Amino acid sequence: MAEHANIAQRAILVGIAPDQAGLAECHVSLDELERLLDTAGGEAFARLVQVRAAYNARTCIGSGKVAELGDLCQKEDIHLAVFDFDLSPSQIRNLEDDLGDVRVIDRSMLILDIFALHATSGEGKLQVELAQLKYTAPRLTGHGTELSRLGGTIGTRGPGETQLESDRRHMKRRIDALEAQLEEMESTRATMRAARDRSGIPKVAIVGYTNAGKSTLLNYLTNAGVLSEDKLFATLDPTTRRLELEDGESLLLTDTVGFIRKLPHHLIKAFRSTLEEAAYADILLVLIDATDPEGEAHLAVTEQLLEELGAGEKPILYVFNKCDCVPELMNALQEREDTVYISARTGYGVDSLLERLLSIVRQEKKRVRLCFPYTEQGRVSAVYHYGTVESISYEENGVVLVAVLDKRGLGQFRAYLDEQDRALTMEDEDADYL
Ligand SMILES: Nc1nc2c(ncn2[C@@H]2O[C@H](COP(=O)(O)OP(=O)(O)OP(=O)(O)O)[C@@H](O)[C@H]2O)c(=O)[nH]1
Ligand SMILES: [Mg+2]
Repeated sequence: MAEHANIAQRAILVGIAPDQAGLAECHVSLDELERLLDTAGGEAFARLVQVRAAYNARTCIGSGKVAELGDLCQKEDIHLAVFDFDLSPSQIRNLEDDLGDVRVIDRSMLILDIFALHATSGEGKLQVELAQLKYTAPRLTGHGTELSRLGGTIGTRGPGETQLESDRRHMKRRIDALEAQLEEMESTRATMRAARDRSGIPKVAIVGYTNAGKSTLLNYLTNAGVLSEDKLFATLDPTTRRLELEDGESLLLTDTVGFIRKLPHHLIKAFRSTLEEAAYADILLVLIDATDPEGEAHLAVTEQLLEELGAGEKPILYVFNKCDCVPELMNALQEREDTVYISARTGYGVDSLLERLLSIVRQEKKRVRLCFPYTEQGRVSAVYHYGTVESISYEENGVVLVAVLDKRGLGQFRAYLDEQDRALTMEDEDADYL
């Protein structure tokens, strides 16, 4: 099989549409799979789509389609088939048995492969290895030796590879060790996060579909030098930079890993601590590629994932990016409070983006005086979780703090607010958080 190592990169893509009406969406998803394959260094030779009337548990696609796929692979000397949906270990085995000299991988394995290629930090690499062990390894039982000889082709890369040949017990031990190591790294991350929290600087996460231009925006604003390229999942490790705004206000901006439709659950789990950056932010910049006809669908995927990560309720600024390529948007009336049109490449619209951000920050935070009676001074330390304490004094009627609090903090400590501050906060529309 080793001689196939070079040509295995050409692949047939396989999709399933539930019915005729679902064909268009199936092709959109296959377009994306083609881009994923391209990012992994492969090339889509052809597509095979089954409009499925009934479910075939053994091979997912019907036996006629399997035969068609086998014939095509043989005729064109192709040795890789990428299925656009998750396959069970036994389905992969059955398909490989039927197809002969063709490796079968699914969308999840392809994404994992790209993650393996792009992981640069220690944590990223460990996360990939863990996900590979948990997902890929059981799917490769019986095919481990062939694969190890193929080595370095799509679906086989990454640190997990050597583990695939080890016995189950060894894998279990490795999984435990990885989980322990990752847990430790997560606690370091939590410590850093706590330090950022104490700084009281508002945290803004740049989130959105993969390739929307998140890293380009961070680079434009902060010269962060993060890799940005026309590939999916160029960024796996979050990068945080401080951005100084006018009036001495500053922000912590974090570039995050991109989202994609059908993001495998095990990957969400493995990359949870990375993905969760969004959940710790105070404000979300949701980037949308304005040139992509699928922009709206991407936005829906993004919002759903944000919800799953527990970040659905945060203040959001929608940022339509790449407007340099969509001249009609350049003149669009910026009617909506929560939407801006920019080009992270040319800087168009970035000023108004910053303006909007600043006004959200100001809405979010208020400087207040809190007074805790001595009987309740145990609560004082909790104030630090919600903002910056500027001064603290011990007075006759209790502990008095001057603090800049976010919305949650204002809600939390409303009972201790100075009379005047309470009246002020009541004035803003915001009975909802008070
Ligand atoms: N024309 C144009 N291209 C842009 C703009 N912003 C980003 N790009 C391009 O879009 C591609 C993706 O940009 P990235 O910044 O890597 O996107 P990302 O959202 O960080 O992507 P991932 O990290 O892969 O999720 C690159 O080729 C950028 O040069 C823009 O405003 N206009
Ligand atoms: Mg990026």
